[in-house]
Amino acid sequence: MENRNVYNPLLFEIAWEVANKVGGIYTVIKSKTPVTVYEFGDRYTLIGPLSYKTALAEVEPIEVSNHYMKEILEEMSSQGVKWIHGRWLIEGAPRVLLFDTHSVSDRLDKWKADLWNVAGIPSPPNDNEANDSILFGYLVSWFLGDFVAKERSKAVIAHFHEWMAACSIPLIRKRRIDITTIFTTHATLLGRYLCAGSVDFYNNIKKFSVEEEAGTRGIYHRYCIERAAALCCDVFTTVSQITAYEAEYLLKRKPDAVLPNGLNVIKFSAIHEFQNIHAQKKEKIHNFVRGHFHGHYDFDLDNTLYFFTAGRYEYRNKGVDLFIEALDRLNHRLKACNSPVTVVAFLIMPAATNYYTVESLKGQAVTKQLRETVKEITDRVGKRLFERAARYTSGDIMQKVMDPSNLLTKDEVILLKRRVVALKRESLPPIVTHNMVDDVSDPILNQLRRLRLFNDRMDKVKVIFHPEFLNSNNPLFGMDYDDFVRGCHLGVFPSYYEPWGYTPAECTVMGIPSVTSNLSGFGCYMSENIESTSDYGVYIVDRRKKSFDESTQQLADIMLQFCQKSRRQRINMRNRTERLSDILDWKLMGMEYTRARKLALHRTYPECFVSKNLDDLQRRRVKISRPLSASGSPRIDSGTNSGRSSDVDFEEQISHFKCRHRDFNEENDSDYYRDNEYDYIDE
Ligand code: G6P
Ligand code: 1S3
Repeated sequence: MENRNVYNPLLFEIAWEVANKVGGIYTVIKSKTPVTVYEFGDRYTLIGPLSYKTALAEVEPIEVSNHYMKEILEEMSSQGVKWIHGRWLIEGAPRVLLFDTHSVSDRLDKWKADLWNVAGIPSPPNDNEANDSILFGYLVSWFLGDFVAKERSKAVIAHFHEWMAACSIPLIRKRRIDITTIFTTHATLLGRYLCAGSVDFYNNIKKFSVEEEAGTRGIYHRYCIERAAALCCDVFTTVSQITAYEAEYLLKRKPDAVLPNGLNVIKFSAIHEFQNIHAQKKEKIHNFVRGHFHGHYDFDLDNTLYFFTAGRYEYRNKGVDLFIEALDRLNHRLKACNSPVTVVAFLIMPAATNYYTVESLKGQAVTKQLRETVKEITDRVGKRLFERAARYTSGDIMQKVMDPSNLLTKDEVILLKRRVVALKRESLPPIVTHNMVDDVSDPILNQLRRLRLFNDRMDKVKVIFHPEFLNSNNPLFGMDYDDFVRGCHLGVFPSYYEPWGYTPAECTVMGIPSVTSNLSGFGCYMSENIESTSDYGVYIVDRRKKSFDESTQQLADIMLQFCQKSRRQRINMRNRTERLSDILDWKLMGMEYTRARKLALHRTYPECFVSKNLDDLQRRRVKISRPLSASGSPRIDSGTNSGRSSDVDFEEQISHFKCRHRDFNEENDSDYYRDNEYDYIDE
């Protein structure tokens, strides 16, 4: 390794979801950008695959200013590699370099053979995703290898996310490229597959024959890439303690650190502002509900609560099975106690569909027509009333000005009748908004059918499965996902497999209470750091030590208690939930990334540091958004004042929390991880 400047390193962050939304990693990279740009400025470049469809919308091409990069990219172009260099049009406007893997597909066989020769990683012919990841891996290692051969003065960090972007790591190791590498896995391939089946995953995690399990599931080659990346990187990290535990057994390396996912928190200057937004967005959801339940809509919207779940359609992993089962129990219990409350539960998970059902669209159309007709008529009635009142001189004021039987004209009466009749229908309001391609075997629909949750008039719990993500062009809701979340009352995400889980975290920063599980990275993180999470509107269902039936009962209890809250209690809870957003902000979470980078530099270039002490490095050079001091109290203790702490107390608790991100030094960097071992799981 050369003698490089480790105090001003260059950073490349490599992910499949750079300017290319597939799932949660896009959110990680995009929302983290402002703090990374703050720390690295133009020394930061993101590298991803070039998808022309999204890149054109998300990236503004710019000249390559770094002359080494320019030379290398020109050379790559001359060899047929296509790429785009530009600014990603998001907050922070980072530089991105996107490689077109298709432009080098003629080299696939050659590179696959090389991968087998140098790393013993096989690659069957028909897995397009794996083929893409190999092409991308070879392009990235080509680029980075040439780059550090030219840029010899500064240390270079390459931070890879997830197996699809990580094929370069074993190549970098084999070619002894002078660079330090970090690999963050956001899930393990095998963990996701095993959990989706009917395996008792966490109780058997130490016993799986990993190669065999991967082989049985046809993912051995992908598993090899993931495992090689984990074993060959300088610093191996995951997004949560629970995934660290999983990685240790499935990928056979204990992660060096946990880098939890943050969010780019937007704070309103006045607390009532987000409460007002809740009321406005709820009104939009009311409009949808009026349309959807037309003809059967006889429940009081003022006493209606909106629950929802959302995410990738992984029925068991995301705990949808548990949610529906618990909704059924809630339905029975609300009926039994003759509750005035109606719950409308939304399930927002993309599945294969053939557009919206005619019935869903018609429901919205007829209520929209009714709304417009009523508005027109009331405008006219208003004018008429005004005229009559203004002209009144003498006689019976009731008869001359306000006789109700004279307020509507005959035509208006007929029009209004027609609109009202159009609302009538014989069938029950649908439980799904789209025509499902696989209606017969869809797991959500089948469970709703089995439990007979059919939106019957008597049901206190109504359900709506919307098998597509929301956006503002949506003809039913006409709102973005974030706006929808703000209008709801409770997000429910009782996952069985969830390395982090952005959905409840997003609820928290928007001040919406949510349910998560103790098998989700987010749930574990919150319970590690907050004494009584439910007081803050973060409910945690035990899916680790309880049976499916017991967890269902716990979730049904949580939802029932939530239904019994008064409006005032809900408002208070939203305020408390929103106050937790500080601890999920990248300004704080980003510190773990900074620490991982320091560790990587220390491991690869120990001789280049003036001092061995990592604390020293942090104080001198690393530009971080908020200075964090050494060791402090790790817990936000709501104690006996649970939920009643004053703003001042709370601020104090938050600042204590921030102190927990203690600095560390070379000698105890491994202690750091040992201190954070998964005691919660092993106990
Ligand atoms: C916000 C608004 C209030 C409204 C309340 C409804 O707090 O500022 O004006 O009454 O939301 O809360 P709810 O939980 O019933 O939707
Ligand atoms: C993964 O995406 P997923 O929903 O497939 O990565 C996300 C970002 O780290 C994480 O939040 C989620 O739990 C993982 O499962």
